[in-house]
Amino acid sequence: MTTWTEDSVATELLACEAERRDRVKFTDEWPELDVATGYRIQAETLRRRLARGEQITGVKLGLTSRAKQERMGVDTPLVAWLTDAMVLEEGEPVPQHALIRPRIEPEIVFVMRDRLEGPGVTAEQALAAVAEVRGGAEVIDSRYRDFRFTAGDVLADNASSGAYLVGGVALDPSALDLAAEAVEVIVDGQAVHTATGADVMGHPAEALAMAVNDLADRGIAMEAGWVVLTGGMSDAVNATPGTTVTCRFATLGDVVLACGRPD
Ligand code: OOG
Ligand code: MG
Repeated sequence: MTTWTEDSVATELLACEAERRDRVKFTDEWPELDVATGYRIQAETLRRRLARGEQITGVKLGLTSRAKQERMGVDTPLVAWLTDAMVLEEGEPVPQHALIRPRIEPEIVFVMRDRLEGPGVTAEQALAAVAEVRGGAEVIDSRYRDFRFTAGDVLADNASSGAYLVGGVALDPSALDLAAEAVEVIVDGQAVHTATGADVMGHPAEALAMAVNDLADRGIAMEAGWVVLTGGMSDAVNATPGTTVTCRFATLGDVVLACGRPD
């Protein structure tokens, strides 16, 4: 049996990402890879992303809705990193050439105006630090075959980060009822999933506060200007080449992703 270390898992995960190669989860061979270990490996992969020139653009939350927790079989909310290498511009297709098995999910996105540092931050305080809210679509991808993992595995894998697109409509958080904000996930004209902001921990600001407090456990502040993806509101859909996926938000508008060509 291979003897894994935090360092060798970080190396293997970044190699899988670069080579578009999936693998079985590490906990099959290293059951000690728990949540705390997963966060340390995630921090190491972030250090390596930054060392190769990427810049942090913000934070992504995962498994903040029951739909996502049930689908993935993991009920621990996750915090992970977004970098500029993951940004998609409107009109850009899903980068199939760089991803293994991309899936798309609708997310409510915050852009921070103020720096915030936990612990003890409430949803109300968190929302007061937000500059704007937008609709978004995350393209998740997993370095684990068929997205099969435990909480420790997926945290190490930067919570299945792939790419993300932020919609063009920006509102002050006071301008809409975020819990009631509905979204439809539409694949080639067919509605596949529906959800509302309340599906994200009751209110997306609760997820934001959780992220701030969780980062504080590791001595990290939420910085002004950071983008926060608050987590898939519904289950994801496959980014099947040739299809178009639209996340249609009631107030925040359409976020459209063409799924590109096979290669
Ligand atoms: C884990 C990542 C979850 C979300 O929004 O829930 C995530 C996964 O589903 O592979 O990004
Ligand atoms: Mg997500």
